[in-house]
This record gives sequence, structure tokens and C-alpha cells, in this order.
Amino acid sequence: MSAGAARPRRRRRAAGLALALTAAQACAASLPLSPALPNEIPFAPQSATFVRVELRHSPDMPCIDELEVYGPEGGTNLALASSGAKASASSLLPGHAIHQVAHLNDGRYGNSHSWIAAGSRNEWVQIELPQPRTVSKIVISRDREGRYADRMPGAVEVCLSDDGQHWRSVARLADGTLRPDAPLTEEDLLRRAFTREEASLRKVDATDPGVRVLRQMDELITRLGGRGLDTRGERAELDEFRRRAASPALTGDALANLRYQARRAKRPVPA
Ligand SMILES: [Ca+2]
Repeated sequence: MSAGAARPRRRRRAAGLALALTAAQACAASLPLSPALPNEIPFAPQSATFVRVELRHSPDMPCIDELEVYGPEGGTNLALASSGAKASASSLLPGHAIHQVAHLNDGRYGNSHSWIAAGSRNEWVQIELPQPRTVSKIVISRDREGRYADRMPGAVEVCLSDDGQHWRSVARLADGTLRPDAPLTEEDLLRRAFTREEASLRKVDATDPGVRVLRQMDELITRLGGRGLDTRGERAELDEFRRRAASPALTGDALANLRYQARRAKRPVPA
């Protein structure tokens, strides 16, 4: 960067920091579950064979369209029935083919591939993994297709077990608000803020989120360049993001991480 551009660049970075902290602080105040989002509930990595989500109480009989389990490396959803995992539940709302216990881990999203409890208190859903695995996060959603927002779980607790008999609590949500045992980091908050931002943008713009964030980054760089700033570094960073995004091997969490990195680069936060 040229010396003459130093002052404007400082102003830009300061503005980016303010925006980022505003998003993080907003999330810190309230982290409710969202029906259409993949709601991540992280906890300390540890070995388990059984992962149970206790639904202590809900406003109505709760619905979950998919229960996913991940290890610290992310990537593969360990809970998938196609991987040998078994789903079970405390109860099932009878009489609806689209609501089944097996739909908890069939890998398909939306109300038509979901589970609904028969009651609203002390219900639970469970995944039994085919063998002990190191797990560190569950992800639940009500209707990832965004058509239904009712039947949201209220108080939620994630419990793990090695034998299906002795359980240990690893994360809790009270009244739909995330209160993990471990403190949330700024990165945790930013990821949640960006995820919610993306859910809002999806309602007005069906563009692939990866394409959108790189396009926005391009537009921002162009605007900054138009103000006389040296943006060669940012342009090179964008080119690198585009090169990585073009790789057909980039899928799942790796693709989500790339989108997050690009979104964060668009509004940088000083280390
Ligand atoms: Ca499902």
C-alpha cells in the first residue's frame, strides 16, 4: 500500500471493525434458534456413541427436520442413517407419513422429511453412532426450506453417553437462547451473525451465497479503488478466493469456511 493511502485505509478498517462488532454484540444479546437455519450447538470435543437432544419444554409439539452430529474436523455428518447411525425419539406425532423418527437423520431437509413429537414436554431425540466417535457439535433445524416457523423447540439440552445409560450434559439452551457451557468466542458470534445475515439475504436474492459474497467483495474493492485507495492486496485476496471456490472438490464445511473467510475479509477485523 502506498504511504498516501494510509489514512483512508485506516478509516476503512475502523468502519469494518465497527460493523463486525455491531453484529457480534447483537448476537451476544440474544442467540435464539431460527427455524430455517442450521442451528449449531457446539460443545467441548469428546468421545461418545450416543447423542441425545433433550427438549425439556416447547410452546407446541416440537418439529426437527434434521439432527446432525459433527466432530471437530467438521465435514461429514456422523448422524446420517446412510452411515449406519440409528435415530430414536421419545415419541412421534401419529398419522403423518411425512413426520417419522427415521426422518431425523435421513439427510433430507424440510417439513416433509421431519419428525414431530407427540407432546411438548420432556421429549427427546437421539442418534446412536455405529461406533464411538469424537463429537463437538450438533446442528438442528425445524424447516431448512423456510416454509414453516412453528413448532420450535424451547429449552434444549445436549447430552452424550458411551453406553446409552449414563449421560453427561454438554450444552444447554434456555427458552431457545443459546447458553453453551463454554464461552462463545468472537469468531463464534461472527459466524452466527453471518449465517443469519445469509438467511435474510436468501429471501430476496437466490444467488448462491458463495457467488454473492465474492461479488460483494468485488464491488467493495471497486468502490474503494474508485476513491483512490491501493486495493492490490484485496484484489489478490479476492482472486485467491475465486480460485479456491472454483475447485469442484470444495464441498461441505470447507466450502462454508471459504464463504465465511470471504465474508470476513469483506469487512476485516484487525487481529
Ligand atoms: Ca430429515
